[in-house]
Amino acid sequence: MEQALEKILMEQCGKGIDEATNEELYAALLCITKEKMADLPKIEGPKKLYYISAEFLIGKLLSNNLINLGVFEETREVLKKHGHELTEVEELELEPSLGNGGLGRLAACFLDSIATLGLPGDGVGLNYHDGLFYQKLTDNKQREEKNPWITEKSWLTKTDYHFQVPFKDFTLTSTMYDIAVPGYKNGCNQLHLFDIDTVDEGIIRDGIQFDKKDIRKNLTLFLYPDDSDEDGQLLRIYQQYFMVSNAAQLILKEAEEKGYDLYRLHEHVAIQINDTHPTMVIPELIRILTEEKGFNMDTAIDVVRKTCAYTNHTILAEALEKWPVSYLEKVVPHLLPIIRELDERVRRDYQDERVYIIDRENRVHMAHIDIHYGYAVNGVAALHTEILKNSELKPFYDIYPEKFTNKTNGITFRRWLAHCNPALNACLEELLGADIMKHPEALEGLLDYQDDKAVLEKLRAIKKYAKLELKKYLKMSQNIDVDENSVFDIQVKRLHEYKRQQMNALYAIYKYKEIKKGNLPKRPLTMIFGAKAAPAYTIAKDIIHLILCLRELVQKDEEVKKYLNIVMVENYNVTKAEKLIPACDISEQISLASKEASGTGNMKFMLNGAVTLGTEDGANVEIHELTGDDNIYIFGEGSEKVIELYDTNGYHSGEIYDSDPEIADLVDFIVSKELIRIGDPVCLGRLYKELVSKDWFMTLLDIKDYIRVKEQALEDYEDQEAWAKKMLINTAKAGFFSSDRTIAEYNRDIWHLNEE
Ligand code: 26V
Repeated sequence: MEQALEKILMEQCGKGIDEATNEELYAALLCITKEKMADLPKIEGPKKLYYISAEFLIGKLLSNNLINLGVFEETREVLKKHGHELTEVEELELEPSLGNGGLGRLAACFLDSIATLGLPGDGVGLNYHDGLFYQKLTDNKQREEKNPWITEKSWLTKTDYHFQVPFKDFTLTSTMYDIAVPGYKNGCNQLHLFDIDTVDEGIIRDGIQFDKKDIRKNLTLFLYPDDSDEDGQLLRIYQQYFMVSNAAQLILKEAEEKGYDLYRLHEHVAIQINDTHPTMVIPELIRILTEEKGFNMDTAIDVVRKTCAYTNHTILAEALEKWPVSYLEKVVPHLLPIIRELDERVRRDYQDERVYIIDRENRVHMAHIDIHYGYAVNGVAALHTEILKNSELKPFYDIYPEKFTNKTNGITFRRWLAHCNPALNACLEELLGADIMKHPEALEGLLDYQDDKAVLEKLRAIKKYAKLELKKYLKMSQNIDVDENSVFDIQVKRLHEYKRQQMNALYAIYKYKEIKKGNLPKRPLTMIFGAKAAPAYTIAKDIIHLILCLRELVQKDEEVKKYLNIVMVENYNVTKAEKLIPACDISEQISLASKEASGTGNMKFMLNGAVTLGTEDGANVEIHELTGDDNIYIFGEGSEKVIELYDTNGYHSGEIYDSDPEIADLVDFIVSKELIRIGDPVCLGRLYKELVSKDWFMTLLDIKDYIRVKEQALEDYEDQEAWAKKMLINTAKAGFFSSDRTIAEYNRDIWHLNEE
């Protein structure tokens, strides 16, 4: 590495390593890493996976690529020897925020694991020029700004692959860009991101506004353009079809080039449809096979059905896509005869209108296409899959029980341990004598040390170090002070009512009031939030406003400030997650039971020795089973009760508010003199009203139990040795959540990639 770096720096800027600036070092490292990846063997085999996804939340790539190439430590040391820090060089890399949250980050972890397991599998998506908006926090409110990431020096490689993508009124020519995906000490796959050459970043004005009708200029400009109006929804359809038409053409081109018989495509190709966004790949493949490859309809449907598999990531009704037929007519009329044919076949076979593709209101249910015309359907955690089978998708499960499987999510330990917490990783490898990156199951060996005082002390020291690092970072980035001796209680994830950041805010109100009453905590508490709210999601923005107002209130109160610190991290993204997660003591996973399909942040925190405070929801259920009752804090109603409340219309937050003065006291504080003085009465009033009159995600149902259990956790934290043991057990049991395990299961049960 040292020689390669010397050479390239001399060529590029006539300098040695010592004199090079961080910018020059970054450029040189990018070049070397790209070359090394180009030299890796391409992963090949008898059958290849195409993972199609609207999101790939890959995060910064320099360190991860160095880790997977096996030269991370060496590079760090070379830089150190010459007076530089790799972490500082990496600061210069812009994060590609090509995803919203869990679904996109999962896709990125999966690509890493697919390559690490040596499976042939490429990602296919879109080359958004601006990732998810950049969040600015000013005047206690979120403002959205554009979030570009593509520069001269990026990980993208322009290819000479181009396809023609036909829309109703015009045809666009695509260009394919590739990002190399090296496996950990293995060969290389690719992430293919499609784009058009005419996108114009100049049309963005006033934050993130732009002309939604000018498709040639805006097609791949933004991830998730605002779809609160028809033009926004049409643009989403343009994006989705552009993505899948390119995917379909790429898949068929590669299959033909390898000399495969397209009638046996399913023996050589598996297509994973990540949520419903890529669903149109099904009718598009059928269209191409029938129109261009001489297939009859029956055979085309049969082959496609044996090739495509679908993952469901949510049961929230508003996230299950249903496109009006009239919108599809405006963008992709050539797909409609096929979609209608698919619907007619369903109607011929089944009389239950709940499983039709086109409903009475002339809307196309994308998930229904996937389930009828794919060969596998999976949920992303045990509870989630059960809910799909028994309620959300029950009519489909009754028809196709054999298609349904569970694949509990996972996370790549390369990023979420080796990269974000090198001290912990080194300690574990030393204790366990194993490469955890290849053998996550070896973590269980840590249990042998659960009563070893020296090991417990070491784990506490590592946690303290991470807290100090976070302290420095928050000071540098937002000029925020935190006390490393306080408890770090962290809730970071997209802002959504079902995730219940508002319940955590009510806890902050509770604590504030307790401190005011003189009930002082034994140790200060630092409550850290990080969350972006969708630009058109008003109540979510009101919740951010409440949290920021509470911060200001506490900061201005010299008494309370000594015991409570409320922090909102600006522009929460993968890079910030990497700094927050190792520093966490209490991991907040407090969604309303049944609503969080899995969660993956919960797994990252667990691996890094945080203790979960959570509901029996998503993968928390599996975390609970693994850690046992003593090493997790569970509260709140379970999913069965919650589902029953929805089914019977049995939840009325107003009744709880009226009958419980302690709860009313907390909720009333949202519109108290103290807060109204600081915040916007419209926002706070709206949120208050929402909680008292609707509270769709049942905050008031669980608030008391939440406070009780959180107080217990804080009390238990005071027994430092017992707490360190909980940390140890969490890390020890986290091996199950390696995405290598998840991918091995997908391959064993769904893809069958290395079976000739
Ligand atoms: C919905 C929406 C609605 C507003 C516009 C933007 C947008 C983008 C995507 C979606 C679908 C969200 C689905 C999703 O992210 N699900 C998450 O998937 C994770 C990985 O399986 C899982 O851990 C989380 O529990 C689940 O919420």
